[in-house]
Amino acid sequence: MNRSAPSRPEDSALPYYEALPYYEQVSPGTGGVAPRSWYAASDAASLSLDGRWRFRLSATADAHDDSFALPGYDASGWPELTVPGHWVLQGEGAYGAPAYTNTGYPFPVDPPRVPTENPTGDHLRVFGLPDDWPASGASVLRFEGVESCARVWLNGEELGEFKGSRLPHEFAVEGLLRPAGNVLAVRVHQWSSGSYLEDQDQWWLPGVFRAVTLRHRPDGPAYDFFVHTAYDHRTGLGTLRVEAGAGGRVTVPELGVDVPAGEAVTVPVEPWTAETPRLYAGELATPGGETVPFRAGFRTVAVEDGVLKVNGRRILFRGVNRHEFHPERGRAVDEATMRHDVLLMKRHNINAVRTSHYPPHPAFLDLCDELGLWVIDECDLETHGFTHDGWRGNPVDDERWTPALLDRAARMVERDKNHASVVMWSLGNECGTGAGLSAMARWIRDRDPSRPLHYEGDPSCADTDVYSRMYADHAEVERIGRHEDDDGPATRRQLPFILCEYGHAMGNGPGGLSEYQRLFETYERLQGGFVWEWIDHGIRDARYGYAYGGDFGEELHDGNFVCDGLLFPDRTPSPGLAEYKKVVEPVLIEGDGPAGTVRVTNRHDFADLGHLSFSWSFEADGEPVESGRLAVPPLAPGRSADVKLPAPPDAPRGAETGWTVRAVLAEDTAWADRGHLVAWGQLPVSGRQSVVSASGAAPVRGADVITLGPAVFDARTGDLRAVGPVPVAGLRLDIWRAPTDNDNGADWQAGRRFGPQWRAAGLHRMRHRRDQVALESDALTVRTRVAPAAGQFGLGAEYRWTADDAGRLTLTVSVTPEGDWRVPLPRLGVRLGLPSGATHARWFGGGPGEAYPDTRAASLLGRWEASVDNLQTPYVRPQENGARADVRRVEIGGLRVDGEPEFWFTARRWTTERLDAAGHRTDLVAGDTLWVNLDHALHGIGSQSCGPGPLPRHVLDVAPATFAFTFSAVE
Ligand code: IPT
Repeated sequence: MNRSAPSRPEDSALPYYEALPYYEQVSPGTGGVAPRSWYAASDAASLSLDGRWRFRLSATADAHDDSFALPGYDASGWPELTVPGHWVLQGEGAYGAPAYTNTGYPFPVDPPRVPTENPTGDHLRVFGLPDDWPASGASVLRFEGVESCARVWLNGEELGEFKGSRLPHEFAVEGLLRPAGNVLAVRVHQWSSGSYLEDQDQWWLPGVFRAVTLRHRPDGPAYDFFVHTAYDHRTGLGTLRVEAGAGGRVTVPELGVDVPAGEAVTVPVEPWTAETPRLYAGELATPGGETVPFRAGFRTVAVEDGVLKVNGRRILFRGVNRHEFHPERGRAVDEATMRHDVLLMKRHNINAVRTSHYPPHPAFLDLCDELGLWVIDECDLETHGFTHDGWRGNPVDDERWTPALLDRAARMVERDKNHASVVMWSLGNECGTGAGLSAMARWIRDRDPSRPLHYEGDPSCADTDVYSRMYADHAEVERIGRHEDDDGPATRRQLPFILCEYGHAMGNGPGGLSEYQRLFETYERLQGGFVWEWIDHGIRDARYGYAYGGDFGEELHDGNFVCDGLLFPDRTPSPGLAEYKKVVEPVLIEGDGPAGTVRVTNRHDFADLGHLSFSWSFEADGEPVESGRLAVPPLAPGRSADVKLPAPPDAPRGAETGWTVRAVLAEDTAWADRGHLVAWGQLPVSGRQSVVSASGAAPVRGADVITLGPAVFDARTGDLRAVGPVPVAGLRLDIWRAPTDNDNGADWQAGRRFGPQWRAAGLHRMRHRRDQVALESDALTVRTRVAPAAGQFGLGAEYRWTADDAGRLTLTVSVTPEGDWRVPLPRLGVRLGLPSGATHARWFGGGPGEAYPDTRAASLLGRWEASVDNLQTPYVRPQENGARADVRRVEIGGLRVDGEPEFWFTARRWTTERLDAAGHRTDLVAGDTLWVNLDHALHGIGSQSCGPGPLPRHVLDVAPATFAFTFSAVE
């Protein structure tokens, strides 16, 4: 472990770059030791250097000389900051601010040059060695992640510099350490040549954001080791071979293994899979006396006959893309948060992670090994911004950058090679194509032939083992499933297919997941996908609640495109995650309710159903009548069984009845407790009886009002004023919704982006013309025409009111389109205002959460209640939200509404117009009216903020419609 000399500009072999400072040179760095695997738990001495460091921020890279790195430098006047951390998220604004761009580089593109304005953070830490620090042996100083370029000195001696932000870098420091008063100085530049390779869609967050450690290396160290495992599903035998540079002995007590390093041993084992993450604890004892623990998971990954298989079986990715994010700490994510992420994923039936778009903190992969997730480990590489000029100057197609690319590939593979969970390497994201990528692929294949390669950006798939795409629509995915993708080379048609990104979870949505899942389950070639993305990257902020792009005054930014996750920034699951959990559930429960049979299908790839217990419940009008256990055989993966339900219990006459069958964990697991709900299905038995319209009462005209049964109307306008004691305001036809991010669509999207089209058509400013208020013997009828200024199209809307003498009032709405409509409707229903004292809703319908026509898989028919506040889904950028599906009846604010047919129910303390105008959660302020929407139909959600819009059947086309609500006052 000799230190090589740190680089000097004149070391560069590249004439053009010769005169450039180290941070602009394309070279990956100098002075460090070769990359190697991460192992946190060797028994060699180790000292964490995390904590409070002295810090000085400069506006440019060369504002100060190196004297701060010299022992004796007086930094006592410098403030302190926390390492790991990003300086822009510390110091309450004193250290600059985060900046968000999706693809555009936030500086002029002139690789490898960076701006003169290059925020530079000098970090200083003085430390002593623990008393028991071994006197002999070597030591290394290890950085797990620094964005984007660091230069390091120890006790005044320059160790070198590096780039590659989310990759580890180590320096040998023997001969430099003292028992006390060691001065570690780290100069970090926000911008470097490396920034051109790190154009991921996320905040730009400079700093030492992962751990810094000093590690002792005993004599004769196992410098590196490689745990090779394989599993033969035909024989049930696993093979282990631990390669260790310095030799040593390998033991796995549980398997009776005790062999020299380098020797292969084959023994009967239980295999590792994401569903059954069986790990065997082993140790490597080095000749130098160090003991290095490892965990071996036995599995074999292969592409065979065009199918990606693990241990001989096709697997199906039910995945997510995970960026590292914490709303206060950015990418400095602690282990508790990582564990929280993995637990949430497991509890939501997610089985795979693509580490978009860089290797995560290494401890995250330990958790994936332990708890069971398939991982596509992606290199820290993206040059997306070059696409704006036709990929001109793309570093991955310029051989001068190839050493930097190879360095990144090696740092990823060497660090992460011993993780059972890592089943594929990914070259990076959105880099176009180029020889540099091919060079990376060759290097990786040579170093680790045991894992297939992934890269999405090259449609020829020249360097990859799977065909991967992002955001392809359902029709195209189906064509690919049928091997009909003739827009690429024939060789590609032989490859398995994955959607490395789909289901863009920005704001309300994503819609259409169920339909994708059906395709994955139908076509062998389609091996699932990874929803984009796991968490909203909203930064906690007093003004906005959560800040997104532009909120820090960035001159260039991409707004709330950074908030497109299944979790809100504080890790509260959004309705999208509940939907995904249901869509990818590993057990399918369906059947014939009236016949009393339930068909259970095991959709696991490896596990049988022995770990689940099943129960039934019989409901009448949403109320459980009886429940019991259901004996389901421990079906093998892929198997189904028809199971007989008991005789249906008695239910009130005329009640709507049905079975709910649930599968829950039979025992505690490492990721959830016994009883945790995994899958469910509902089997209707007897259908809903239609609501009989109130009739018989006659309207009575008074001086100012008309009364009809329990209702009072304005005599002049025909507007409803009250139902019994409940005042009602502003009841009228409503077609507007605050466009969702998916309604608005991405600006590069061709096709129909309905949000902007709706607004252009004026659907947010419909005018209601009153044509007639007619009294009949048994009804009050109000005829209107609803249309926007400047438009020659509109909706005829007739409100027909009838009532009985028992306090029931029925509104029948008939809608007749007029003129030439060129856009679908956002919604079709009525809205009305109730006094703001109404705080609670109870309903019989779908719940507990939000649902829309193409996001309703998780909506469970039952009796639900929620406060009005909890009916809101707090999207970081406010937008349409909170609808409940299939509602038969709802009680709110003393009013009961029964729908014929079922309807969608929404209630909020602000108008749709206010919701539409809001930019952040903090813009939503409760008014003095509770606004309730009762919708006959809603337009779908889709995924057009990056992917396809709603499928045609979820588009709310303009057509004649009739629907009715029956109102009555309740206690
Ligand atoms: C795709 C990117 O790979 C991902 O990083 C993210 O930006 C996502 O889109 C959108 O949120 S690239 C897109 C142009 C298809």
